[in-house]
Amino acid sequence: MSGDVEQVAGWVRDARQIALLSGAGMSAESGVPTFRDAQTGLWAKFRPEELATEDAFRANPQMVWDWYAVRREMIAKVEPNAGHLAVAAFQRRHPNRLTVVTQNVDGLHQRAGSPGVLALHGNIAQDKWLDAPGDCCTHMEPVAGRPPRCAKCGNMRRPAVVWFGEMLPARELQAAEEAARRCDLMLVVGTSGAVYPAAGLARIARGKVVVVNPHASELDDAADVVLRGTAAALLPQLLE
Ligand code: BV8
Repeated sequence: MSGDVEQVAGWVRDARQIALLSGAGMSAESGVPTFRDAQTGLWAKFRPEELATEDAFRANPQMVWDWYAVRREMIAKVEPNAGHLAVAAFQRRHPNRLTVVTQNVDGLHQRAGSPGVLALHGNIAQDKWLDAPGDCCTHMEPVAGRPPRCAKCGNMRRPAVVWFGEMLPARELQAAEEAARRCDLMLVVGTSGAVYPAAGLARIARGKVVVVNPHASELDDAADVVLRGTAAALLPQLLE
């Protein structure tokens, strides 16, 4: 175990409250492509503005719906990795000492058994109505390859994720800010730190901040220690 990893493992042992902020890199070793890793990132083929926005969905519902369908199918086939499992095991051994705040919409922390996950950007496996549902929106007319819609008023279903320009769920964001402000230690795992307000949590953390990332990130400057390694390799060592 390297000196820095040993030091952070000690901080974990001593911390009363830990907040873990995860991003797409947390799920990379499960086989879920990240957004911004150049050679594999989802955005490498698409730009967020083109797809992860309400305007894009209204302008081209089929393209956006298809993009999410491909991602849903891929995520349904993967499993939580050793990083997710180490977090959930730690939470079982030490109830109410570690809060998971995730930007990920893949549900892998939840499937690994982590309780009380604060999912800031929603869940890709769920849908919701695009417009406020009327009394007529009780049944959906499936249309091959297109978003299901209400047969009466045409209201479409959309992925229940937070798109760019949309507010984050207030309860989860408030709880995440509280977790950041009360923690003795924040582990920032697998995020480029490019997206706000989630990335801002690493800058309001009361305690020590540790970045776990094999590459440089926009949150390195906020860290007391940067561990250049992957989630699945390092978290089992840190959360023994
Ligand atoms: C809002 C859901 C307010 C959908 C997503 C200028 C400055 C600051 C902010 C803004 C700005 N202009 C606009 C904004 C606001 C905007 C924003 O932050 N834009 C950015 C691009 C500049 N934010 C918003 O719009 C948010 N809403 O601000 O509302 C508002 C105010 C008034 C009125 C209305 C609204 C909403 C943001 C949420 C967007 N939705 N996802 C979907 O998934 O399709 S964001 C998307 O990016 C994902 O959720 C993802 O999690 C998130 C962040 O990316 P990362 O998770 O960090 O992933 P990334 O690929 O970037 O990085 C992966 C990292 O892992 C890398 O560093 C890599 O090195 C590392 N890694 C790789 N392998 C491993 C690893 N690490 C560990 N182990 C490994 N094995």
